[in-house]
Amino acid sequence: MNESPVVRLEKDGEIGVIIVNYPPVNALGSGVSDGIIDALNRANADPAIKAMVLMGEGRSFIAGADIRGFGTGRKRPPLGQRTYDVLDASPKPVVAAIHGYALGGGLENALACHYRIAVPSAKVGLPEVLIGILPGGGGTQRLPRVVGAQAALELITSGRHVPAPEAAGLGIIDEVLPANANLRAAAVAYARKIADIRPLPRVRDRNVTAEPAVFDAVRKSIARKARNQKAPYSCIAAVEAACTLPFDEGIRRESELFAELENADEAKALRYAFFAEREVAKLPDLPPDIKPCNFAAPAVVGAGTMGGGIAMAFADFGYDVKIMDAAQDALDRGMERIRANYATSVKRGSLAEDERLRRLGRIHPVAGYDDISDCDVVIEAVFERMDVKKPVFEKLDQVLKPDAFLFSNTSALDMDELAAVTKRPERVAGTHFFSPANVMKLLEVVRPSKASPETLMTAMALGRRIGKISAMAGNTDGFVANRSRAPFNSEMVILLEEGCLPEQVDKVMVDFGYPMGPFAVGDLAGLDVGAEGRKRRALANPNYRKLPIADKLVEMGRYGQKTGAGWYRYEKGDRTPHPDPEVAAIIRSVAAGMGVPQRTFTDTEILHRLLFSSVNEACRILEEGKAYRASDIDVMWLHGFGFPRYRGGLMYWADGIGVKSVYAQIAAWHQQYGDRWAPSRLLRELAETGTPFREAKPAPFA
Ligand code: 3H9
Repeated sequence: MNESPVVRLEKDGEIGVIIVNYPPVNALGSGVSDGIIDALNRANADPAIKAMVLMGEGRSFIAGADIRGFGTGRKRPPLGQRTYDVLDASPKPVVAAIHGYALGGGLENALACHYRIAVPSAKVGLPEVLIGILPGGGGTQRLPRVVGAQAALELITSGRHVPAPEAAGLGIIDEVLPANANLRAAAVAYARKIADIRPLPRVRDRNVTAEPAVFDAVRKSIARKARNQKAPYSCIAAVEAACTLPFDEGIRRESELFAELENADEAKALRYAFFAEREVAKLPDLPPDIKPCNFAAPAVVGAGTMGGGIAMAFADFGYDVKIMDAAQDALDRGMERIRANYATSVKRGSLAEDERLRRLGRIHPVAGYDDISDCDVVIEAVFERMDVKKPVFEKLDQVLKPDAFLFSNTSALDMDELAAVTKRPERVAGTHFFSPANVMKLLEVVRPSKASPETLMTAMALGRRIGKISAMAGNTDGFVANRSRAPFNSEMVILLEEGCLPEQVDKVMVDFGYPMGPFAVGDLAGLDVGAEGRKRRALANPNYRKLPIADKLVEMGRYGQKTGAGWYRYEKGDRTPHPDPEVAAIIRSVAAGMGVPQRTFTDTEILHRLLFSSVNEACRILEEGKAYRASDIDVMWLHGFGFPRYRGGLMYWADGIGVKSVYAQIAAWHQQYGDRWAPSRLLRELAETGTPFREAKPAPFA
């Protein structure tokens, strides 16, 4: 038999080295598993080989099963003949030598090896739950036998990546090599050392038990986060099987549970989200050879809530960052807020004290433009008004080196107008963070017409370097995320005019899967924030649909949590929203003044009113070439607005309903409510041709 093109067996004296080479991440696709089995069989049959090493070429050990193969009716070998069966039945010992990532099936195979060694930078984990499945290659049976039920439950239900030193502490890794070690040479030496040890240590031969209460406690602890999902609970059931059944029966149970999940809607949506998040990094119309510039000295201008959050985002990822505010008291308040935020994280246990000090030490407050003149990338985060931002941009343009990048955190203003006040429009772009900027994962990169490809690539890369998911947006009012969300924001208030209450709408959206209802989120963000944008849009557009109820609340000083009252009322020192009869009375009175007939709503109607309005706007955005792909909009909704990930994203979810049904409903609401529901051209075309939203071909990026 010819050697597999993706797995080869080399000999290093009496050690057989099995090398997986299936770029980019050595996923277990296209013959990799068969190749490993074949190499193992050949090594076991070769009397000159005493022990084997299993390792990956390129950047990783093995990143798991090939996710593209799921849901395609792929054939798996029967139980007992899978790679991990062959590995742990091997009469000669096998050492897994791990670098990069050993995830999912990668770690499962490593656990079926007799020994595991790793470089210190390696990471291991069973992240299957994040794509709606469970570790189906024996991971739910082997990991608990290595680390105990409690730790296995934590790792498998969170899917987190565990650094090699921690994995060694848990017993997953037998030896972490020194940082400068040559992995192959060290693995071969290790294999020589253990070659003659018998019996072979096999994880399947170990035992694990746990009290039923352990599983109940985990089910309880994940209840809120795992709402509407099945995979996390199946993971728990599989680990429970490891603790109650003999190994082979546990494997059968794992297999049954896996089969229930692989083709379920939850797994399909999560797989879609996984690939959408990778696709969003691609800018198909930019020259492929352009590389982002490195930056070493970032600065943030404006020490308000957003500026402070952006500075924290840099510091959290190891960057020394300057934060500048021309007003000393604003700078002091900003630093105070940053200190308080970090202190809260320490109090909650999510940040260690020494790490708090390190991060804080990286944030350098400065009060003058000259203090940031040596910075190579500056993010402006001053008050959201053109007349405030323009002079700041002019000044920055004067003091910064000519090749420094100038980015704005505006959430809606015209980036071309802002770039035009500088002499370097080709080095200007929008970097729109979402609040809180150190927490929310989305970075919307806004593309003004003169921005150079290098500038855009650098802005995208900047986001990734500070842990964000960067997504490109066209320069249109509200850009892509907020523009697609705006009709939802209007519709939720218009529903109140017709007879809904905030708590009713919030309940529907929380039941759908949002962590908080949109009215409660409004109270958190501050209702005065949206009011400013509404005023600006009403001035610019006489047909702008006003929201008198929202305006009334702001007029009354009900700004949300910060004033103790908004859409809800709040007890002093408590953030729990309480439905407020005063708000109900305001709603009734404004609605009566407007002469809107009152009626009742089903949950489905509320959900569709909010989300369909945004689907229609998203189609308009694509039709105008302001986004590359419908899936980019999904990524923005997942990471900017807390859309439930297991529903894929706005457009993916709408595809589940069907483009024709969505169109028919929007057309009906157009008849009933008038222009704000006019179907977009793209929506109509998609409905006529039966093309799913996610296959929509947008206009060239404009
Ligand atoms: C599993 O193992 C099930 C088992 O229990 C057995 C059941 C039977 N498959 O993310 P990147 C592609 S489930 C296919 O940009 P990074 C990715 O699409 C699996 N493709 O790199 C991208 O392609 P492109 C459990 C994959 O360095 C390219 O590789 N494992 C897979 O930022 C680079 O990816 C996981 O869930 C895959 N498994 O991050 C791990 N992985 O260039 C999933 C990656 O065409 N993977 N690709 O856009 C990851 O978390 C990250 O990719 C990783 C690297 C951390 C490994």
